[in-house]
This record gives sequence, structure tokens and C-alpha cells, in this order.
Amino acid sequence: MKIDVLTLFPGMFKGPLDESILKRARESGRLTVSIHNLRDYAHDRHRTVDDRPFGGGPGMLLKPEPIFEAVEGLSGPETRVVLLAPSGRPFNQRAAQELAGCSHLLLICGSYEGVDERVREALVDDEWSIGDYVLTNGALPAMVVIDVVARLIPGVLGDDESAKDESFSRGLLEYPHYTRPAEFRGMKVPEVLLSGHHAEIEKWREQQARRLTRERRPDLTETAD
Ligand code: 4FL
Repeated sequence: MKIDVLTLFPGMFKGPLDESILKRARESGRLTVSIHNLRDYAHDRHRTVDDRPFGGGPGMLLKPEPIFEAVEGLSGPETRVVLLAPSGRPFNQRAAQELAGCSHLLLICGSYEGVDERVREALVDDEWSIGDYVLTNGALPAMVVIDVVARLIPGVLGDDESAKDESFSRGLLEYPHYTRPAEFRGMKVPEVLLSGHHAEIEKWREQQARRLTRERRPDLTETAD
């Protein structure tokens, strides 16, 4: 998969893409990420990327011209153009599954008060929000999308890592996990997990996953298996 990112803050991407599984995915050639500075597509003397909103109001908007030039230059017939913004649909594992089926993603990081609406009208295929809060810009959301999508690319995760997926893709929270020691500072691992009785362990895990989901994320229980 190829991912291009359009951002005002290319420096923010340096750390996260160079660690752990993302680093390995890039080194193996399964993932190619290119970061592009939006300012490089602004051609006036001050390389202006934003302007005041028509109709008044606070804050600045990203101007259409640099974004149009960048997207037109970077995209091809296969490109899925994705905007990260607080007004997008909620990004989740299902959305990630769909993006993981694309061969080329172009992520546009929104900024400040947002982007000129004509960017959405003419360029953007879909718009995602990573949560109900406002960040300083869309770079972190873009990194979240890259991270979530990358681990769904075939071959990116090792066998040990990929087994973990299953629970969340069923729409339930994970059941509690324990490792050694069996007793730590007086806190005991639930007896059933030490029993070796696989059917009982499965039953306990299913009950716990359902209980936690009901308590913390009742919104998920409507769509869970
Ligand atoms: C983007 C917040 C996606 C949540 C500021 C600029 C944002 C965001 N999801 N905040 N973009």
C-alpha cells in the first residue's frame, strides 16, 4: 500500500513512522509513506496556505488552491482521497478494514478552523474523525489512520500479533488478561484460567467480554455479534 500525506507539519511524522511495526512494514516494502508539506504547493511570496472565512467569524481556513494543486499532482486513478477533520464520520475498525483494501491513500490533514468547503465538494472521497475532540491539526489523526490501516495489510503483523485482532472486530471489548505470577501482592489470577479446562475458559472470557462491553460501551452492544 502507498500512503501520501498532505500536512503543514511534516516534522510531526518523523518519530511514529520509524518505530515498531510501522518501521518493519516500510522496510519490508508492504507500506510506503510519503509526507508532503502543503506549503510547498503555495506559490505567493509568503507561501500562504490559509485565509479568513467569508461571512466573518474567528479563525482561519485552509485555502483551496494549494490543496487542489497537491491532490491533482499526487493522485492517480486508484487514489482514495481522505480528509481528517472533526466533522467527519467516526473512524473505527470497520472503516479501517475498508481503507486497507485500497492500493493508494492520500490523507489530507485539516487544520485550525477547517478547510474551504470546495475541497470536500471536488476532491475528498471520505472524511473521518478519530474522536469527539479538537486537536491543533490533523497530523495525529492521520498517524492514527496509518497505524490502524497498516496492521491490516497482509503480512505486516506476525502470527503472534495478528491473533489479537479478533475480539475487537467482533464489536466487543477484550476480556481481562493475566500472565505470571499466578499471585502478585495478594492479587490472584481467576482460578478458571489456571484450570486447563478450555471450554470453561472460553465461557469465562465470553462472559467477561460481554460484561465489560455492557458496562463501558453500551453503544457497542447494539452492533456486536
Ligand atoms: C481530525 C480531530 C480528526 C479529530 C483539528 C484538526 C481532528 C482535527 N479527528 N482537529 N483536525
